[in-house]
Amino acid sequence: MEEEKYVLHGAKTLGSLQKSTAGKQLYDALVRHSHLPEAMIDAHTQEKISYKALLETTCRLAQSFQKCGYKQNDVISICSENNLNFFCPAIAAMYLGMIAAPLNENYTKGELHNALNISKPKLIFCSKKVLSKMLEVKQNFTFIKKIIILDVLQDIDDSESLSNFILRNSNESYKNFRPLDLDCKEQVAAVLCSSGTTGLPKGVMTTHTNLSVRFAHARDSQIGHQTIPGTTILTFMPFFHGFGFCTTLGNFIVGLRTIMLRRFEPELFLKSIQDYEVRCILVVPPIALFLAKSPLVDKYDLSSLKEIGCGAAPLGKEVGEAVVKRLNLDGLRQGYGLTEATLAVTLITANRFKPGSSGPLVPLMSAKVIDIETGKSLGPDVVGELCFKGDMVMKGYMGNIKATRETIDENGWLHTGDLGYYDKEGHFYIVDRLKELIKYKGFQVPPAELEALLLKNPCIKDAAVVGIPDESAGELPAAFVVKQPGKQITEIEVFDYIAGQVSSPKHLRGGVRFIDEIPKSATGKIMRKVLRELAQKMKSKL
Ligand code: M24
Repeated sequence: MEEEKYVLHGAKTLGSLQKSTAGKQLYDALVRHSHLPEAMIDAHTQEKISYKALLETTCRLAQSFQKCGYKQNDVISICSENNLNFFCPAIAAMYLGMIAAPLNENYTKGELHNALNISKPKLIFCSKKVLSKMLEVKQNFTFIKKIIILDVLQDIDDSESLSNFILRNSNESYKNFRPLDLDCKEQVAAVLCSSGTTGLPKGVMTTHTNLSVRFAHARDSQIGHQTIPGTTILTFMPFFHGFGFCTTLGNFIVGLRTIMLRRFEPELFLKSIQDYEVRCILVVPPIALFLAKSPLVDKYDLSSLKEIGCGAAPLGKEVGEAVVKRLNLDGLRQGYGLTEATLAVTLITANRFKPGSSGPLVPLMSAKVIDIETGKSLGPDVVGELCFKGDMVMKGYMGNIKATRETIDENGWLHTGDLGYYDKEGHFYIVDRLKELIKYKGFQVPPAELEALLLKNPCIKDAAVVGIPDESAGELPAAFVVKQPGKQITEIEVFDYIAGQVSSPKHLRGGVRFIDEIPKSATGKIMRKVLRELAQKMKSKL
């Protein structure tokens, strides 16, 4: 009974949860939006793909899969930088109950080898840039039948171009094609990479039902970014990552016009917002920091921008507030999500801004915060591990029952490994990642707290805090600091600045080290392992 008292349930969704497959919903959306001129525009080349072209390509690709004998549950992989054709194989696969496995195009051969070994795709769709790396890796795997290149018109040796593959295999009108009926709860739609709370990368199985919940959120005027067809949204989030993959599919559901960047390029990013009159952008915290601090921002007219969604890593309250002030917004929509839960499970809604918070629980999900020692659920304002349950929780890790059981308990709760709490209004705050927590003589030191303080200092452009091993204390908090160009600050000044604001265990006894850039992953997460190793090599002057 006690546990039930502290379980939160998301508000009712205004958008409808449809019972049909994600593939059928995408098909219906592409038909419905066929009159719109642009589904996606490549900001680098100004090339575009319309909703009608997306519909025709995905249907003909699905017909080609059938003609070649590919069947339900066969896996296709997509390994490419963001690209206008990226979603064609993914959507075509979803029409047929085949499984799309997007992969990071920057993976080394070794990483690709490991990832391909998890999902075992029969077909690989890649970009020209990735082709030679992929051809080498293919030699080790007999399950890969073919490599298809997304961004060329002509075949390259044995690898077919996307357009030739379709031309050679589909000779029926695309209008005759209809997506298949499937068991939405059981049918896996995509396999995305995540290491979860521990260990090596794993394959997260995302079902059609998981995606349907996201689609219901995308249609909801409070939860979705923009719900009016034709509205312009810009994204540079990598499509292989859950954030980029699922939000962009949601854009197609609604009929948005997506401006796509292959990677974050500051001037192109700002110019695209200005020139395409972008209304909404999705960013990660380092870009929010850029928007708050970079002088470049003043060079462009960003007045069309009305909404910023930010997530995938902690965003300092002050950074969020600075962005809102500088860009004259009503607020910033922070979300908190993880690959294992499809997309954002807490998200600031369109009209309930609360700086520093990652927002309330999304509709159709339940949440609880548990004591990390006892596992008991906790009431408001008490920090514990965040756990989620509902139709956004993955089916499991592909071929890894042990890791699945360690992450989803027997009652269906997904244990995130994140520390946080909710306030009396049900707004969530992410305090830190459990496994990254620094412990100084048994006291908890959350790195995110110290990083937020460091970022408030006008002499500091960026910062990260990690724990370094110490014989007597267990760990010592150490700071890596990037100085703001033209400003001066010393190690001792940084130490004193922090010591003046936090309790003794949180003082930077591990030292302060100046570096040129904080290493971050494509989705904006600080690469703490790299920094921990660097800390051992670099001497602190403290
Ligand atoms: P994955 N604050 C602190 N930590 C966060 C965080 C946050 N707001 N969000 C994520 N993390 C950390 O690589 C946690 O430790 C994602 O990051 C992911 C995947 C899909 C969607 O996955 C967490 O355990 C999103 C994130 C997402 N975040 O926001 C939004 N989507 C969003 C925002 C605005 O597995 C770990 O990262 C509007 C709409 C949105 F969908 C998970 O890392």
